[in-house]
Amino acid sequence: MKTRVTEILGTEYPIIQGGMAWVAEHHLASAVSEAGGLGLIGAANAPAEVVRQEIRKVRERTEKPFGVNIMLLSPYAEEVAQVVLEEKVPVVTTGAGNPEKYMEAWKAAGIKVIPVVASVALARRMERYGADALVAEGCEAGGHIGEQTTMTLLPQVVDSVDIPVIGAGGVGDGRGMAAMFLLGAEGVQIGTRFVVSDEAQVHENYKNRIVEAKDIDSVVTGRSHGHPVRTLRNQSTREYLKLEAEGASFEELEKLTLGSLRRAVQEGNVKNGSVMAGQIAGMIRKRQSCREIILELVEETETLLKGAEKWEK
Ligand code: TUI
Repeated sequence: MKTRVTEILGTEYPIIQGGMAWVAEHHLASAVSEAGGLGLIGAANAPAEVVRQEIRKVRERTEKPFGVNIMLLSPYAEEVAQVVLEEKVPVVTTGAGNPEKYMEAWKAAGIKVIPVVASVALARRMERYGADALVAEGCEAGGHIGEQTTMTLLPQVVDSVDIPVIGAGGVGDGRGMAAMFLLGAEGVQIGTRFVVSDEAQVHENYKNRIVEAKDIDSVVTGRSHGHPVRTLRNQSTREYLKLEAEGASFEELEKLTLGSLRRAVQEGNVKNGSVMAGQIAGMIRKRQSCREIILELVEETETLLKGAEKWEK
């Protein structure tokens, strides 16, 4: 399990936890890092000082490497970009945008920079700007997504850059992780499976909704306005998709989703809230600790990859 990704991150295993809004806070991040993966704080739309406190709380719980995911659509992205410098965070991942204006300063401070990309064009650009690695995230992932599947995106990104690539979107067990490696990844990012981990501070209703999800329960809203978001279907997605089909404006639809993720994650309102999860939700059945998840993933992947040859194009 030693790859260029474990080398760059300084972790035992090439597994990183997704920077999920409202979910990826210090309890989860420190548990993943303690178990040998890379835990991430998801800055999402949080104010910079909240993120700073989360960083400090991770440090109280673990001496292992961890990271912060900066959601670039956040009104606080600029300030959070500064906080990670001040707090000397070891790893930064970014999502939902292009982080190039921050990269020089992060690199100069010795931060490992790993942008999440959903296209080859952005992957190439990020390599030119000095990214240490990339996360290639396909549309099987939960939350804000791009257009391509992981199966098609990942090998195309791998072929386009020399830096290591981490596969994301649709990985729920060792079969998925082994598949990512066969497609050329040197690590995986996992979100949904960690949402149901014991350490995730997520309402039981939300965890149960994932554990009970069927394969066809995953839907994408917001395609009509170029903001596709993957969640589990409920009353709220039915209303949203109906309005969307009727040609509702972006502003009208936005009103419907305001605060909806927090409502689901913290209050457990999984009927009217936004239950972001990847397509793999239908396969997730077990409640486990982060350590159990990581050790099981590694064992399954090693078994499957035994004897597999590294293929050079
Ligand atoms: O960012 C994510 N997933 C997220 S962010 C989020 S919070 C949110 N909620 C509702 C609406 C918007 C945000 C929930 N889930 N994943 C990483 C990711 N990045 N997926 C896709 C992209 C992406 C897409 C286009 C990255 C860059 C990009 O192009 C930017 C450019 O300028 O070329």
